[in-house]
Amino acid sequence: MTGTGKLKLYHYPATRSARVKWLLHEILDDDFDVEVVPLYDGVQYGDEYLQKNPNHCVPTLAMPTPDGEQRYVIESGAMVVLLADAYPDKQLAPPPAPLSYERADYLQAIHFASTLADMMLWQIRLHEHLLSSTERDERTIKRYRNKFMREAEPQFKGRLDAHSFACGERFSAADCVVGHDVLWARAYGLCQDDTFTRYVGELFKRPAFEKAFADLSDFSLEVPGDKKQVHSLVTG
Ligand SMILES: N[C@@H](CCC(=O)N[C@@H](CS)C(=O)NCC(=O)O)C(=O)O
Repeated sequence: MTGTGKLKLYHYPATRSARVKWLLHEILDDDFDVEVVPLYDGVQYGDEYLQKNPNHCVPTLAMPTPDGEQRYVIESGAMVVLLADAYPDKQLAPPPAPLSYERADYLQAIHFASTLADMMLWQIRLHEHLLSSTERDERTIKRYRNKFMREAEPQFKGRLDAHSFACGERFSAADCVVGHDVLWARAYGLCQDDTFTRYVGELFKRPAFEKAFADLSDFSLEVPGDKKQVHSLVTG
């Protein structure tokens, strides 16, 4: 790394920060810091956190600079690409040069999963669990469930029918994003095909995966009853 000191991940169990935590465990084992941001309490909307991440979400990755300052990286997809490239000895990404289709395919997998596919899953999550009952919209749920089933799921399945992992026979950093999306989709009754069951079984065998999701029991799909008001206000 450029600076001295450890990387620090701002995290909430089972959310998009888990994909970065997973990759950090793959690369650094436990040699990084984690701070939990209690999303259901609305802490992400406080001034202190907004200065780090104006999008009021996790993950945020704090990177120490040589002069002892902290710089903040936002966007899970950017973090995954950055970290995998920074540790080439871990062989978690095809190299950026020379130009290769393998690299292009790897970037496509990460960017598709962390943008379009995430957006569909997030709409489902918002309208099925996070918004207040008056703000939820059944048509939005239907639209994004259909879109995910017709467009995203076949693309993920195509990759995983063709080979063991998202981008080939080897595990890569792309699996931290595609794998997280597949788990997220399965929690919503999507990606139920045997192909996904086989893939998830492979991911579960990884010690870094086990560490990244060890806090899963701290997560609930439903907003806890006493926190509903906070979350309804902040997402609206
Ligand atoms: N594009 C961002 C999205 C991050 C995101 O929306 N995270 C959600 C959890 S999965 C969050 O922290 N939401 C809290 C909020 O919006 O209040 C990324 O991939 O890093």
